[in-house]
Amino acid sequence: MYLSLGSNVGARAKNLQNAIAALADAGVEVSRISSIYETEPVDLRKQPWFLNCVVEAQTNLPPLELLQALRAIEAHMGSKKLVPKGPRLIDMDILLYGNETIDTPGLQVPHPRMHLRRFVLAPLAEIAPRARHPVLGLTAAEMLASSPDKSAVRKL
Ligand code: GSY
Repeated sequence: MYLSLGSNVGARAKNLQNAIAALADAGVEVSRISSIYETEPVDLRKQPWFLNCVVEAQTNLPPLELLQALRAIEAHMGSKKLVPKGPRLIDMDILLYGNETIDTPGLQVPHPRMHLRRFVLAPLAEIAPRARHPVLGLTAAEMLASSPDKSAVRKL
């Protein structure tokens, strides 16, 4: 599975590292980590720039339990999402979970906006250019090449 991580509050790189370290204790085995990218905020533009990365990982947790584990790590790290789409110490999203598609009020996989976000696609294409979106049928590299998003994304 592939997870997206982002931080734009506090020690941003350390926050990403701490979250990745916490995944192992939650039963999520990380096998690849992308470079860290500094990225322009999308949606709510007036907020500090983010650091983002993507990890490839394996787990026995089913998707909803995985989501709960991610939210528990965020809460334990003190991340408070006070403003919707606003600044956050750490944010983790499930991008892809094998070839599964999940559409419930609490969880949608593939992530419904992943193909529209360069801050997700650039790190994903770096570590898994051939990872395929099970609904769109496009690889990560193809989604990055065809994404309409023009926001700034640069490798640190
Ligand atoms: O969806 C994750 C939080 N987030 C981000 C992000 O991680 N990176 C960038 N560049 N913009 C964002 N807007 C939101 S909300």
